[in-house]
Amino acid sequence: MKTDRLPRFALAAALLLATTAALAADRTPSPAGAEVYIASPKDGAKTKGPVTVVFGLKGMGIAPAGIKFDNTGHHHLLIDSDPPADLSQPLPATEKSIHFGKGQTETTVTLPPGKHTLQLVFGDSLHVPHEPAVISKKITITVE
Ligand SMILES: [Cu+2]
Repeated sequence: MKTDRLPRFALAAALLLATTAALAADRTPSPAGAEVYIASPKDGAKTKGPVTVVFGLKGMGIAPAGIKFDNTGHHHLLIDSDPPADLSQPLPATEKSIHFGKGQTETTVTLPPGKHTLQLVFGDSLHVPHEPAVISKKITITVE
């Protein structure tokens, strides 16, 4: 019995690894050195009124959602939230996870007074983060 149980466990583990690898392989690859960043506002900025957020991108290009083209994608702005733990799924579309599927490179958001975080996640034609994911630094701003 004992000799039979170990191989079964090993087989199950091998299958699990293979499945995980297959899922990861389904994500659109991003080129080495690809980077998204928030060009404006600056981390720690204090602002009044609507905030214009300018998206920066290096090493990749912009394509509208639904258009599949190598090394491209579109921006997603996360407000006061973290990137999803599961990056194999399309990013949610909520008021705190905004898609820019037309290929926009900036937006203006109205935020209540106080501290807020902003972060960009680049997504492929199907709104799924690339592999490896191209995610900006999270910045904090204060709206007065
Ligand atoms: Cu999207």
